[in-house]
Amino acid sequence: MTADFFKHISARTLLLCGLALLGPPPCPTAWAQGVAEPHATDLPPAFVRNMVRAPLVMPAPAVLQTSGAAFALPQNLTVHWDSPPTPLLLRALERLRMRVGLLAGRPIDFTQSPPQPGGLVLNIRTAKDPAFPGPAMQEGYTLDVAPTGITLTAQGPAGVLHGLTSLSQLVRQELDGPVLAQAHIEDTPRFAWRGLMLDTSRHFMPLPDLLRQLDAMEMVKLNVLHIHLSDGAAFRVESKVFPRLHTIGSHGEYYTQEQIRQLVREATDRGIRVVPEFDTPGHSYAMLLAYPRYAANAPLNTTDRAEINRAALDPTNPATSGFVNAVYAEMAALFPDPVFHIGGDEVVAKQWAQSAHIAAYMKQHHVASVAALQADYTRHVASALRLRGKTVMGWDEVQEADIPPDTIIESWRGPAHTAQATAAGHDTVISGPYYLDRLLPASAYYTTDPLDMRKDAAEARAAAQTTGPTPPDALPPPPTSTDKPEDAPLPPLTDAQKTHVLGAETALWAEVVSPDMLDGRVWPRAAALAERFWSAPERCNATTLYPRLAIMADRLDLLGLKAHANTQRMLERLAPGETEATDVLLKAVSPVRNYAHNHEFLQIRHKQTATLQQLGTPADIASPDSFEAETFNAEAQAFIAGHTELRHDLETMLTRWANNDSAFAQAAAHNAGLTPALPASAQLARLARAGLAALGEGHTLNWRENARTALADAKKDIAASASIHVVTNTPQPAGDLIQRIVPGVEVLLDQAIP
Ligand code: TNX
Repeated sequence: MTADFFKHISARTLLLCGLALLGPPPCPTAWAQGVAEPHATDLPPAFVRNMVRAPLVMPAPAVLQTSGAAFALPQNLTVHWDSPPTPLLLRALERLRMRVGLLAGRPIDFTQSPPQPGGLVLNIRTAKDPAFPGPAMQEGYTLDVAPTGITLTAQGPAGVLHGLTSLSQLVRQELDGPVLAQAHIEDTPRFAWRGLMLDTSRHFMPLPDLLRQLDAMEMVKLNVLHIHLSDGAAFRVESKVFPRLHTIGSHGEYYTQEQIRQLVREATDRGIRVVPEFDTPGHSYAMLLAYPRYAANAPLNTTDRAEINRAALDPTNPATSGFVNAVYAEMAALFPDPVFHIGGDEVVAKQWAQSAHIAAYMKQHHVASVAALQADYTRHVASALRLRGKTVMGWDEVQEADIPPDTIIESWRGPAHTAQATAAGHDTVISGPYYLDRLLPASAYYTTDPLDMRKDAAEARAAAQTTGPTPPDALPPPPTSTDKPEDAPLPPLTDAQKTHVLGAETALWAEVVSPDMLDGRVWPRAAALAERFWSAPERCNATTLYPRLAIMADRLDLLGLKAHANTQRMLERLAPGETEATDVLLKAVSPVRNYAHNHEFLQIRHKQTATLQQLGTPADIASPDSFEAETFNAEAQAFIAGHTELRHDLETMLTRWANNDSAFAQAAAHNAGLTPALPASAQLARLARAGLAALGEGHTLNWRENARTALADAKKDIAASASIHVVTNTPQPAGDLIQRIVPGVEVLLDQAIP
């Protein structure tokens, strides 16, 4: 397995490491001392990539001082604890031992006995922290690594876990064996809430798939797993009180209570809180399939798939809150974290307004609006949960009326909702810009700060980044007079408002994510966001992001993720025994963005019959990030800036893409699943030929005109999924695939000698 890993690391990493040969390393001392790295935009990428030199600790620590020196990793390490370690900390140490072994490529022994002469000692000092693991846990640590010994000093168990993770990231392979980088680290997170939300309702994610995510989360210091366990599509937890919830509501795929306990145990071991979400009063079709008597509209419409997202509980039935309170009580008891998420998003007003008895109830009880009715409901379930020691969390719709002040708001519909929640004194978690299911590239999310008050900033950045040579921090377009009021630019949060921002959360809704796709859809993009949520903005370096992410992706797979393995498996299913050309193609393209590949979403928007979408197509295998295209684009920039020695590299890449089309067409001839990607393959070849022609290779009579047309076509396809708004009204390219080498080809063409 390890050998296999090195085989796959090489292709990608070699490209990136090739760049390390260019030019002198810029400004090593400033960087080594933890000073902000020079702003990227005024340096050509090739030089900037040189900055990604060992050690790579991600997220970037508050202070990382290193001379760059390293020493041979010893065969064994004597671990000395200042105070007796808890079993949890001993298990953390065992994970460190295994990870170091994998990263080093050979086992390492940890002993408690006195050090041998010349042996290395790891001293661990930590205070007790009664708040661990919870919202107020102390996560800071300092770490000193030198040939004379290693010292980790932590504020509590969370700090020990983070310090051990950073220590593992100081291990690297060198030609004559594994080494440990010397370093001094002082570190503490910017935000206390650094979450990952996974939707297990739309597609069930078996427990082993979730456990892998916990390991990866620990490796990048994410500390909240928000798990969406109930939605219209399914209710995913065994219920002993209301067994129909899992027998009928899960379609047979659910977590047993014992599995939930295991998940929570494994998360706790890694300093990760588990915040469960059971979405009501909307998004409750699965619960209502099991218990139809609580439905706002009976009988439930089971013929129209669109109803899965619409059906709502009847909040006016006195039995409903009794039922919900009992479900929540049973579920809340499974999760030790004080926070319990009740959903509350997207209650379709018609569900209530069009029901005669609900309308009559509202009139009789002077309930002015559907939002007010929802607020009554929220207050009800919140007070029952509060009696059980829980703090309630809800999506930002729950604040549309008067709700308890201690309700935590999860802002997803834009900064206006963050402003509203924090102004009202609600603790708030920001997830709106970080929806991984929009399939935007890592850099678009990464360059959007949680406190950025521009609406759809990540979407706008992605739109700008993929179509041409734009600065890495492209801004959304200025507002126009036709914009809706909520689109108007907002003032920054006040200091008082900022104290209510607990942190941020990245989310993966799973309408079009099968378990096989999970690792690749979450990672490595979530690693970029882990840094955005942990590190101060001036420690977040967008220009070195991709080379760093490439290394992180390899590390995470080595340590247990299956992003690469599962992608290979999906490729095998599409083209058994002949995956190579498909692999080349799909590594250079991305799926269309902003829900354009969520066909059901589009059908519902167009009021068509919603049908079940088959996954496993080329667009499901392609990644929102193309490391190969990023490398090509960066090298093309560097080439035109004077790095003429890159010509050979560029030609090699372009030739491979140009020649891949016939191999792909051959594979598609007997693997029908590939046919949707034929146009994308032809388009990649056209772009590659345009690039080669711009470099002076294979000129034909009309090469310049052909090249411009190829670029324009590819850009038009990209623009078709520039925003959710555009997606709704624009046909998408064949196979739902877009090209990622457009910026590189364009700079080459712009500079080509006439
Ligand atoms: C909105 S985000 C939802 C989810 C969907 C997502 C993507 C939120 C609170 N609700 O139920 O999965 O859009 O379609």
